[in-house]
Amino acid sequence: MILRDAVRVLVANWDGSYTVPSRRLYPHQWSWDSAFIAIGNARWSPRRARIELLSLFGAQWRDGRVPHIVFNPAVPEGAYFPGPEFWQAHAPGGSATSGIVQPPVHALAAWKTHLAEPDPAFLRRIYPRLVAQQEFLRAARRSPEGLISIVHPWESGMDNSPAWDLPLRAVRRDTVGFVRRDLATVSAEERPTDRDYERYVSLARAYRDSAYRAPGEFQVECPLFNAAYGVAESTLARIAQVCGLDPEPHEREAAAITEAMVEHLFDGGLFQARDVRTGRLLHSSSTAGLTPLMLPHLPDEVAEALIGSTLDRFAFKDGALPSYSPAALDFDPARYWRGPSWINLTWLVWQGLKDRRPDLADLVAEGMVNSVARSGFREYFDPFSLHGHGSHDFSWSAALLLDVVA
Ligand code: 2M8
Repeated sequence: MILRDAVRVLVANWDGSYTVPSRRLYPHQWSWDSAFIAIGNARWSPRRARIELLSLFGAQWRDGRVPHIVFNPAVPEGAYFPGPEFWQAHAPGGSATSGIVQPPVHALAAWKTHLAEPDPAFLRRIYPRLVAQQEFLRAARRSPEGLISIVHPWESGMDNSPAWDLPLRAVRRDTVGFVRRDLATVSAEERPTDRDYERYVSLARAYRDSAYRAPGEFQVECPLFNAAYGVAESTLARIAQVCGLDPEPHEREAAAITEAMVEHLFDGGLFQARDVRTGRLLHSSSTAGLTPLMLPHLPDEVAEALIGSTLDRFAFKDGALPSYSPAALDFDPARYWRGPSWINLTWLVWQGLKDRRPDLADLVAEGMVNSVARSGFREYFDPFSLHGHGSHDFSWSAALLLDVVA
């Protein structure tokens, strides 16, 4: 029943060559949403999963970046803010896009799609694009420590995570008027604040005005983003092998980023973000700090410390895995990325636990299934009551549930 409903959500949100995250709140194509959606679609229609990924990479820029939004020209400008008029950016094929990126979870999605229905031709087609995506990050975003940085909280996918509070405070607030569209669909108590938005807009505007080249007042190394980058390299090694290419450079890069993360971001049993502008760690209790569990080269003692954190700080045994530790003062069970449970973040941690601690992985999976059984395919959930928040019929909640239950 739940599986049939998940497919129904994905079918309803399909726009011909990709899937919108949700009809009303996010009526365009989002980058990492499409990767998660492909992972779910691979379970019932690998063909649709391949189309989803290829359509996203159809909007890849010449410099290799995969924009975080590809706009549907048929959707009125006012339906989402900031829309194409704000970003003023186009992919070589002509699609209007944003100019920032999101965590590169796409190689993993391509690989899982291939595992569901082996298709070397698809892998050969997408491999150079996935490599270019990683090359952009190395060329434009790599620090001397060997880590990849993001230049906007939206690039983390965890927009208003408390981990960004400190560096965001240093960002000038935009006073040029703009109208938020999100509040027409969901309650203001569940979303980032107006102050957050003023800073998001200011950062995006400055980056745009540098032709999407110069990082502005926000530059941080996020553990989730770097873990995704490392997993992408390990996955590219497998893809290269199927394509008859050399996997070695990818293996080396995966090992190097893992080492750099352990050296520079691992502190107090959890991976933390680092502010590139100050060189300081941004201590927080974000669940992003657990996602490096996915890295195949992670040393065992580090993995064990993280697994300890999973239980001790995140208390997920009583419900669903929260996005932020309930033990922390800045935890909020209902506001967006400041505490609620998200299916995609939980899925990433689940991936990291599956081989290392299947018993814990099962508990985490149970939390996902129970959330959906209690509240439907909502965007996010109170981690204790499992009450649903944000949009309804949310695509990645449906897609990843399909993957977990399959
Ligand atoms: C949320 O982010 C967008 C901006 O990209 C927004 O709030 O308008 C985040 O949850 C992000 O991770 C997600 O990709 C996007 C679409 O689901 O929504």
